[in-house]
Amino acid sequence: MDISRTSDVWWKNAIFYCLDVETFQDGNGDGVGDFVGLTRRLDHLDRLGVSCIWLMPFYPSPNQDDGYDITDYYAIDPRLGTMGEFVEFLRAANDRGMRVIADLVVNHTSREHPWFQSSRSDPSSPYRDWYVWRDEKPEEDASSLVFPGEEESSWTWDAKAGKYYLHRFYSHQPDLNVEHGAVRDEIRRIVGFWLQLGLSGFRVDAVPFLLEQMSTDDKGFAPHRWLRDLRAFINRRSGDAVLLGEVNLDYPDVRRFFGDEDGDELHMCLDFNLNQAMALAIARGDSGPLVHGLRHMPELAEDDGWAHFLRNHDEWSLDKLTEAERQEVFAVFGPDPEMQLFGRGLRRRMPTMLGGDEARLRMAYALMASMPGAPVIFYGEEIGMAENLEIPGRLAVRAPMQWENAPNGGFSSASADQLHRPVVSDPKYAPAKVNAADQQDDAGSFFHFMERLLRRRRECPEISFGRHSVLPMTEAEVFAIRHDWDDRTLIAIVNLGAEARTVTCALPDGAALGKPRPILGDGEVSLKKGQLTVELEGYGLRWIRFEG
Ligand code: TEU
Repeated sequence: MDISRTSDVWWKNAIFYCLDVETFQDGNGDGVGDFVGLTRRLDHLDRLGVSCIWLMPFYPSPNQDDGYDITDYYAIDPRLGTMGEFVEFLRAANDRGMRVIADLVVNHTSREHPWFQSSRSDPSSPYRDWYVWRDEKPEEDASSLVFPGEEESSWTWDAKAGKYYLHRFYSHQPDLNVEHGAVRDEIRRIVGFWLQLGLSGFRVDAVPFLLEQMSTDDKGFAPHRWLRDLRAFINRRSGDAVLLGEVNLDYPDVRRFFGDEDGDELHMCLDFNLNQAMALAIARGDSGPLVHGLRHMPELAEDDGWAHFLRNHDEWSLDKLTEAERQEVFAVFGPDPEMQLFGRGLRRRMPTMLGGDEARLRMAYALMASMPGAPVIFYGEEIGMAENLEIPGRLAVRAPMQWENAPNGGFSSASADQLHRPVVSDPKYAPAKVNAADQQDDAGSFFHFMERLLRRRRECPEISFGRHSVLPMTEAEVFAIRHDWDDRTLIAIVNLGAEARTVTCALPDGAALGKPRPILGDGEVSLKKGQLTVELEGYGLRWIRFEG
């Protein structure tokens, strides 16, 4: 085992933390989070054991899609701060040993971006071909719509241009035309700019749409060659920068975005397949979907890895499940139509979906952190924050962070009606009940559990660098996975069911593995004659380490 590899290929064993500057901490009392506020809260992330912060879009934007609609790729939204404050934040994060990556949203711009305005206004504009224009509205399949019910088509008529333009997302987000060389040059310039300022890479938004080839006349643009070139470019500029892709496709298709066996395109992908298997497994209290999911997980090249998450900033998309499975998860986690979105997902956070059962919540996060890859935490998850269904659509899970039992949860000193977005008001989950300060002072809190979990996870690089195998169990409710990396072995066992039980699994090489050392969870553990016996409470979890 070469432990130095864990720093060279840092992303594989990172603890990622996704946050939106706008909803994290307001530093100047205007009701909007900002970089000054975020910088003051860095100790919280450091304490949690975060090693890489993922910033959601912070660029100037009319904010019609929470900043995923950008009007300037080289600046900071003035509501969030200045470039100087951004750099100060970056230095303060780096000083605490945390890297920073940012959302790279270049599938589309805002309709208000000067490039689009120029493109639509003037046929001879140098920006004309930066977007995808058609004289006639192309045929399309309704199932290809990303926002069914909100957008009727991916093509919208622009009277000024006298043409239709492509927008995979909202009509205010025209797609850039990456088949045009000047657009690709600009993307390199954008990426190079932020790397120069000190970012450690990017979470690349909507990668399959970004690489989509629209032209019929092939002018030599090869999407995957371009992605490979982009990775080579960023690693020339910055040897250890990472591309973490959002590729919500089936496993074999995701692997193509890693660059198949060469593994020279995206360094990491968010694992939507296993994420949805976790949804079904937790809803059912049955390990079957996880065993099935892991069996189909493709092998990756050495330096590439998966990023696992439970909930993210979007709806909990269940688009990979069958209709019957999806309805099953809806029935358990979000039976009310207002909890659902686009017919495919849930706009809730974990604690409410699990009925406020903290043992089950701990189990869910331990399960996620046991999967081969790196964990990604969405802000507020570490304190068991809930959603606010009064906030429309996907934004329900993006309420202000709850710091203390204080007005606005300590997020802002502005009056409540001035806040960018309302704080969670359900008395069971409001800041008076759920906040970071109280939990930091309480050794038995959920925050302390998450801190222990993430620190243990970081100490176990075998989870991301090793080989994994699912351990067969007689009880369907129990999931067990083993990770081996040279002289290290870790076994993670999770009880998805509410009943306590004592389980046994065969470990034929047990004697050679050495003494079992439980490092997470409670209950007796013993290893006798090649049999590992573990006591589990209802929703109990155990991580057991062997060191040669
Ligand atoms: O989301 C992309 C997105 O919505 C799809 O990948 C979707 O998950 C899939 O088609 C259906 O399951 C990203 C951001 O995460 C989101 O917040 C933005 O609104 C969107 O891109 C547009 O930039």
